[in-house]
Amino acid sequence: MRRPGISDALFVTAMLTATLIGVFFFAWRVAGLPFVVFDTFDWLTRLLPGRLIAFGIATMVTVIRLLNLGPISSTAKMAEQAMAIAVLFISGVVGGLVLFLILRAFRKGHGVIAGLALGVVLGIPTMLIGLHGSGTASVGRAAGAIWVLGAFLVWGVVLGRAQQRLISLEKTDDAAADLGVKRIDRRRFLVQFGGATAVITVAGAVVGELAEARRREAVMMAGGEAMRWSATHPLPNANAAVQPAPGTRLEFTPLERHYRIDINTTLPNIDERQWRLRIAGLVETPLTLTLQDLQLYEPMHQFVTLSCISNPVGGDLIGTTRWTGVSLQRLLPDLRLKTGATHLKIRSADQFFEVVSLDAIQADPRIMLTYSWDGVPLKQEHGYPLRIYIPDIHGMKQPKWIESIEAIDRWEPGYWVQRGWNEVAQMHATSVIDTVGVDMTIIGADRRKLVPIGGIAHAGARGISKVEVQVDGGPWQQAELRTPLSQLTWVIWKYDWPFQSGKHTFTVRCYEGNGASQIAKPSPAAPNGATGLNSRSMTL
Ligand SMILES: Nc1nc2c(c(=O)[nH]1)N[C@H]1C(S)=C(S)[C@@H](COP(=O)(O)O)O[C@H]1N2
Ligand SMILES: [Mo]
Repeated sequence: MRRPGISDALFVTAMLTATLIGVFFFAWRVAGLPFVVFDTFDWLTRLLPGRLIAFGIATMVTVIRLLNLGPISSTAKMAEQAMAIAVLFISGVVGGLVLFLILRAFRKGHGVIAGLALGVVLGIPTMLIGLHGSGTASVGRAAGAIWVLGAFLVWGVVLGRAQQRLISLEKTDDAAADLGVKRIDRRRFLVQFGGATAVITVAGAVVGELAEARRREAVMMAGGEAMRWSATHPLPNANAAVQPAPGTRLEFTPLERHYRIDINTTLPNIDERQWRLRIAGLVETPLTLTLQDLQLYEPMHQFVTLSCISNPVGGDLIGTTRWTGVSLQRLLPDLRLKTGATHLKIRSADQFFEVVSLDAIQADPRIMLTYSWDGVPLKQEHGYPLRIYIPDIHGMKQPKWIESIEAIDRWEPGYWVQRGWNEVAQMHATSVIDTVGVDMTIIGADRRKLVPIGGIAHAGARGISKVEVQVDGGPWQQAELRTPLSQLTWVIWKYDWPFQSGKHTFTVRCYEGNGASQIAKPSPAAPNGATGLNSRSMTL
């Protein structure tokens, strides 16, 4: 008697689990049912210790940069999504293999019951995680829960039956044994099963993806390029004397190129018609404001450079655009806070949150609730419909997708502060070499060949007073500074270096508005933000 092979069982289980994921994806994209693959992963990342997450982020950033895999933020998000799929897939396959071993050991033919039991074991916790808070669903909780549990039960039953079938196909019953026929039956079963599951999986993925593409297109039309502020206005420093060295990054980051960082595997679901900003806590009367209510206030426009505390020196988790919103200082009297209130706790649709002190708001009119970037409503990725802007500090303390503001009477650590990151998260001064324009040489006054070198320098809201470039450990040479878009943005610098052939190392450093020099000592991003000098070596 031949023992039914583990490899057949593995094949059947893997195919069916892929199908389950494909069907979940399809139902999410087409009907808004919870995509448990991401919900479960996001729930897991909330539970894991902050240290481990910081390590995970740092590793991901390092690998992406070492292998040159593209922009850090979108690549990291894809990697996260792949990990989420892997977690569910591996859980399903491991569960399925256990099921198979049990069925094979007992050979009693209770495949359906056992499969149902497996569906319950995996489905109930997944359903509970979804009930606790699904970031992906746009249907009600009950509908979501029934769908998730139902899908797992069907998966379990089909899996149990299929495995039972495999086992019985391998059973040679005494005299009637005809191994050849059995083997053909088995092969036919595997081919049919594999074909059917592959078709469903691929169809689910393709249709789901098409539905998503259509939705995105509709969103694009709404915030189309033509309607952007930058499409019809020159930048305020258009006439600045210093022009960027060719190859320097764009001074004004196009919306689709702005980095994006957030805690969930996917975007929160926000229904624009139902969205309200809720104001509660230590207030005379709780308020709900619509976006239109907020837009009745005098709008405030600020050119802002935002950066992520996980940005490595010279990394791309930094961007500049024009932010529009309402100053919180201006809004404050209308919130009618009680006298005991000292802080505002700002909560987001993805359960992210941060606390801002009233003192800070009273001292700084630039702190603002933002609803537009580059003159169009915030893109979904960037916090539609409302996010906050707080000058001088990293993105980790600036919630997107704001849903409520609660007035409280004490400070509290925010989402990332709770997980061990710096309490203040002030942006360090940083400078980056974007380009050494070896193909762009110019001829200087004394007929010498000059190589334009350039990049950015940024020190939060503190300004940049000086940038210097060093070549091969020689003297520090002062670079030219372009007038920035505002006091809150990066500054473009440029230095024309007298060409010399050979291998050279270029290093840049900057000074803050008050003359303090950039921290040269290298330190990693966690937990205070990266420091150190950016340099670039090349052979000319
Ligand atoms: N609701 C919410 N807001 C958030 C985050 C988040 O995960 N959830 N991430 C923060 C972090 S760490 C950064 S760096 C900025 C990034 O903003 P961006 O994605 O628009 O560039 O958003 C901040 N606001
Ligand atoms: Mo961040």
